[in-house]
Amino acid sequence: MSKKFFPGVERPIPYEGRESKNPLAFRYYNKLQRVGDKTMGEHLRFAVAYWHSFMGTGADMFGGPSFKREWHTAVDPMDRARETMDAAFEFCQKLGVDYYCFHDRDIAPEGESFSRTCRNLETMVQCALNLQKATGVKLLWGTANLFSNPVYSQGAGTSPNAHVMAYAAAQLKNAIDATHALGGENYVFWGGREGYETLLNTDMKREQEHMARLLQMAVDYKNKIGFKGQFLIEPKPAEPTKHQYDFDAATTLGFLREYDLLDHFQLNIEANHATLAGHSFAHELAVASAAGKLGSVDANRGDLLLGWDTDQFPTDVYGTVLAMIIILKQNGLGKGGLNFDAKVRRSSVDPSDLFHAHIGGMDAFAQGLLIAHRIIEDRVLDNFIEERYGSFKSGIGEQIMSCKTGLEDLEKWIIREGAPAVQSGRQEMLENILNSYILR
Ligand code: XLS
Ligand code: CA
Ligand code: CA
Repeated sequence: MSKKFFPGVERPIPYEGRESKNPLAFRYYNKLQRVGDKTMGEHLRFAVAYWHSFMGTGADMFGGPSFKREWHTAVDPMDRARETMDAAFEFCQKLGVDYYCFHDRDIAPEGESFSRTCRNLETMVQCALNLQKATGVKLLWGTANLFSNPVYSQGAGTSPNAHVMAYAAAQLKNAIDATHALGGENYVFWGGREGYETLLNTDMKREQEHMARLLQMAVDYKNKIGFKGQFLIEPKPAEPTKHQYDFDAATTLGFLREYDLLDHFQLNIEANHATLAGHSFAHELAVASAAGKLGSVDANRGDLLLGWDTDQFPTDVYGTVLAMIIILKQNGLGKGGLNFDAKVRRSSVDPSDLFHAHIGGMDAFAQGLLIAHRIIEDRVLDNFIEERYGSFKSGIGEQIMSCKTGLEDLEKWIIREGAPAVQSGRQEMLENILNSYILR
């Protein structure tokens, strides 16, 4: 195992328990520890995001790169891509994470022509295949970057220009091929610039029809090549465009239903996109899960004092507990996982900061898992919720829901029975119970 890029770090990061003072150890994440019927590793299926952790430079709107990554020093772009990939696999192995996720343009640079770009991607897929075999690290999902190249400035699948849509389709085909070749367990569609800035130049209905057509072509191609991974759509309300079509989970489910695509897609819910949409992370997970469509998670957080996509590592245990309750109740994420779509801050310039960031996120979710599991085992919330809706189990509630009554029957019933007594929702009591589990 190469010690080139992260020489100071042991492999893999050890679990040392909650009393440990070692900043490069897990205090809660103990991969092989059983929680219910699975190990922590099986429950959590963590992935490292290639773009933030290995392509990120620390640049923001007010300044250029602040990180000096050793894997970015080679002059030739393909040499740089190879070194970056070596760094990525070295990191995943040392961290002890089984999965990574990438965009096509993260792992391979664009060439001077489309065909050259495809060849670059094929070369890097071969390198990834070799490194996957050597390290055991696997691909959780691949995706196409259909938003950085200036041709996509007015959208890819929703571009007003058919030539651009065709270009996006050709790129998409190659990204699906790459994911398929690497045994990717999922393929993600995030809308990028699939939205609009002004209605003065936009036919919104038409753009959504175009998007549906692109997705249908992707489904057809998936079936044709026998790709067994799961297709995921990742909602986001805005940024980079002002109005994005996949605004949130409910909007995306409505879109998929309208265009008869629902059977072919699950959702990838990102915490920071939930908060940008004015929802909580748990709300978005619950909407997707209730529809049987919660497929995977981008585990990060925003900053509620800033209005943009800060993509920070998740550290809020309250949030991870609520998320894990929903995930455990649907019996896990199946082929999906928890991808750290998160970046270290511009001032966290050392490669070791990548370890601290991931260790924190993994421990926050491990704690979330342990606490959520106890809450579910003890049925403290389930019993309350069951009782809260108990009046629908028999009597008039049962009759209403089994379609035995109409409005007139209910009017007669109310005249006989009178007005209902109001029951407390006990929110504060339940919040105290939740805290009693978290603050143990
Ligand atoms: C951007 C998105 C993106 C997707 C993958 O905000 O989170 O990174 O997860 O294209
Ligand atoms: Ca994301
Ligand atoms: Ca984000």
